[in-house]
Amino acid sequence: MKKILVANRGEIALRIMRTIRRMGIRSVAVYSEADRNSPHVFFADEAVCLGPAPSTQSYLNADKIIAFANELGVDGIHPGYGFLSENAEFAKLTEKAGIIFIGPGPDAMRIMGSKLAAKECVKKYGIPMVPGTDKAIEDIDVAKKIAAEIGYPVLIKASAGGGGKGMRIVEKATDLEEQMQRAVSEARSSFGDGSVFIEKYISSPRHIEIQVLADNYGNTIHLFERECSIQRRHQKVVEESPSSVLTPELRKKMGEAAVMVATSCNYRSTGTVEFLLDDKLNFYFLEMNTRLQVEHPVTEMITGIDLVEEQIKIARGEKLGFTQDDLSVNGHSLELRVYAEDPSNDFLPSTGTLTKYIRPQGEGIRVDDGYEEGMTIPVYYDPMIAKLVTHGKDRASAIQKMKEAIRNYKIEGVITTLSFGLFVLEHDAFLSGKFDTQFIEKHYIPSKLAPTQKQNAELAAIIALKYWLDKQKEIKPVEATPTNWTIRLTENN
Ligand code: MV4
Repeated sequence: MKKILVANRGEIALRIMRTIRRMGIRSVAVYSEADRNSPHVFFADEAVCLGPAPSTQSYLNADKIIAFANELGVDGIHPGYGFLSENAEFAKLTEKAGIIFIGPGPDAMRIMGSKLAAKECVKKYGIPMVPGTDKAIEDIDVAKKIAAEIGYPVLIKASAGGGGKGMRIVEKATDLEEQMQRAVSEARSSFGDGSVFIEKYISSPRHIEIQVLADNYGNTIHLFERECSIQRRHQKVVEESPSSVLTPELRKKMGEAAVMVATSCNYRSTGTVEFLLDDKLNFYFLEMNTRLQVEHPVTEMITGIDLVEEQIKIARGEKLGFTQDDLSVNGHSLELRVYAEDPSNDFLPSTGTLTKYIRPQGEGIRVDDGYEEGMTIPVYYDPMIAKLVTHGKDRASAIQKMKEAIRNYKIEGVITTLSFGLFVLEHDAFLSGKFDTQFIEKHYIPSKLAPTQKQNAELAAIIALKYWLDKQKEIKPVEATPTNWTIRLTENN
């Protein structure tokens, strides 16, 4: 491969292009009108404008992206995450145009894009799954019977859903019919597919995912876990590797299960197998994400492997250069996602210009971002500004580095979730490792946030004003000094 087009924007486009350059390959950026002056555009060897800011007219325009790729003699397309990354049709169109799609094959993407097809596919491998149905439920009486068997509460899930979309918890039998109808119509309108299924609802689970890597020659390995339980409304906030709760035995078992999931669909490239872990450390396969994930850096930090480099090597037909036994967990890594959102105001997006933007630096600190000082955060896309990643010899040292890095990250002009990150990192539940996906609901009180720079500045202004007003009261009015002047009052005044 001599030239790769990166069909994405922001931090991930930049991060992918850095590896492309290091491998001696040329890079092509695509951008929307809103991203004209973005770092990923300047970094690339070539760049083409896709169109107006809305994603549907730019980063989601598959035909236009492939047409540009052809025109510029591109031989590989990397989709990043989001946008077209899990679109099997796009992968197919890319390959049809004679360009390599840097990711899994369209068939694996299609199977894993449907939760029911995924369950069906992995069934014969004996992967543990949450008790429930593995077929779409069409009949309410069948649904009632199954729900009664597995026991309430149950969860209705949309087969085409993902990342928590289209899920409904049902507490008791009398609610089932209504919730089923709602779930089906919601699934139909959101995903164009009304198939739903039922699972036992696991309360307060942990979210543990396993990174896998597979070449075209049947070599499939795992790169251990990422603990992603600290999330807010299905948006991850803090990720880490390794997880505090996995024993070496459980890590091995879950890793082997993840490899089997990948094998079941003939997977190639990087992928992530998601599991739920209950309070008794039982794990259940949930779904597989067929892309490079946002939080992939923590895995890179503890394994020393560049996942994008591996994706490119696999895409150009190379065999994996290492085996499972060559891999081990080295130290501990944390990632904090920094969003342009106001954590003291229900995480409302905070738009504006980065009037000050200074990154933390130091050994074991990595910042993956796609902005520079003076840039405006566009409202059209995800509000993530950066991923702050640390690596230390153990968990305590990775946490210490993260706290330091947060304090040395100077962002002004927009409100960010940095203060919220500090709240999480200082919380006893996080420090002890005893937390689950309900961490934020259970522990977060906005008033406990350390004040931001802006709040401190406002406070300082109020104190100064009070000081000035008090001083004014102390100043005695000057006594009238007698003069010889006479004020002549004329009739006119
Ligand atoms: C569940 C569950 C409890 N029981 N399935 C949410 C995202 C999607 N990938 C699956 N999800 C869940 N599935 C059963 N049977 C709880 C969740 C869940 C969750 C999972 C991972 C991370 C955060 C979560 C937050 C709420 C619910």
